Amino acid sequence: MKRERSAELYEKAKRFLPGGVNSPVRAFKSVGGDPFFVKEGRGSKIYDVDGNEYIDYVCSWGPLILGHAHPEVLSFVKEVAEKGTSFGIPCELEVSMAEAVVEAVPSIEKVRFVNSGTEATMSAIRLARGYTKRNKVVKFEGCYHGHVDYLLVKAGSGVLTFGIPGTPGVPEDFARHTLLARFNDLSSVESLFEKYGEDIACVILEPVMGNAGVIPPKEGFLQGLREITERYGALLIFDEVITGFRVSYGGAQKLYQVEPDLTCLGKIIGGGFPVGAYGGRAEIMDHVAPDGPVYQAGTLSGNPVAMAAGLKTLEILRRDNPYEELERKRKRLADEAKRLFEAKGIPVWINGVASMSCIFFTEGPVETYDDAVKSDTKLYSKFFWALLENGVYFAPSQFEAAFVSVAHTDKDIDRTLYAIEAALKKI
Ligand code: HOZ
Repeated sequence: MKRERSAELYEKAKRFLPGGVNSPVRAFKSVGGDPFFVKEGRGSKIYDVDGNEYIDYVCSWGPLILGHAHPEVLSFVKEVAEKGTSFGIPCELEVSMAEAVVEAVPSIEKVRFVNSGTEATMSAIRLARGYTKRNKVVKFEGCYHGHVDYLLVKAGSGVLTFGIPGTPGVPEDFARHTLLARFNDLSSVESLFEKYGEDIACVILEPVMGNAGVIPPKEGFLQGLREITERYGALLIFDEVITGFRVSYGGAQKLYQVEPDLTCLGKIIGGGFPVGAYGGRAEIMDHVAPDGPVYQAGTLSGNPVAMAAGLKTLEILRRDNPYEELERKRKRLADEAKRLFEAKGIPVWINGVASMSCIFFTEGPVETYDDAVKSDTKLYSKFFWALLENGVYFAPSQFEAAFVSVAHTDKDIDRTLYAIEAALKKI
């Protein structure tokens, strides 16, 4: 495949943007090559500036559950944008969107919209600290909650991909109140509470880990966290930026029947536009300004364009209820891919929940961050490039999720399986 125009653009981009990109994982560094530049996306496909077509399993890192450029979403966005894109004054769409979120997500009674997942987690933790009047935050190895200073400790996503232990620019003092636990290991959480219980404001986690590959919670893990946090008067925060409206319409809390105190959302609720949100019981959310003293604000928060895209996306998901079909497609791809790897004698472990999955290049099982990092990332890189040459785009990192969207057809999955078969001949 030729990617000459992409190469030219990348050279130019590096003159003006750090690393030539606006987010590190886009630079393809961990798979050892240069990124392609996308020109457009339609349904399950993206097209680069050199005219190459790829079946896209990254889906903008999760938001595009309906696929690229969904006509109904686009038409509503256009209709709304023509009347103005941002006012900084309340608008009706914010209320409709809040109502849709509250109706869908079991634990949310009130919600505040922000502009990214990072803002959502940062604000939820501020609220948890303000509400409990405590300082410490428990996070899990491999969970990624955006680039909030004190949450970058042993995080997933790009931090894990690039092997960055924390990050320069975050004073040690800022991370002083961050306590690390092991995902799927309740005893690691118990010991932290035994030691610091009086000062732990909250436990935050991705209920299904989606930034160290995909790692589902073991049976009883989320329930155990609910019990421990309640016992010590700390808040439980689910970062459902990836899982919200992805693993079920009501998110992971609906799927696993565990209600957190606060929930962070992003990605799908923006329908492809920059949005985040945090919400929970009214009694907690009423501590947010202007009702309460915990300050948090944003010029573009709840802007009509993003609200329109999110609202239409949720409306379509509610109307079409595609979740069973999404899971069927994800499973079919995983099961048949697994057979291809077995036939070739390459050990892989595939984790999946609903429409999100990850092929780990290790024997498995993968239940923790330590299991995930045993993966052969060099082999993953070879696999990635071989797939790309065959017109299939998986994430340019072992430690990210693959997403199936409503737009992916069985024909796409057939083509992906051919591409996997061809890739396996090369690696
Ligand atoms: N959470 C996304 C990766 N898992 C964010 C993508 C990015 O960092 O650009």
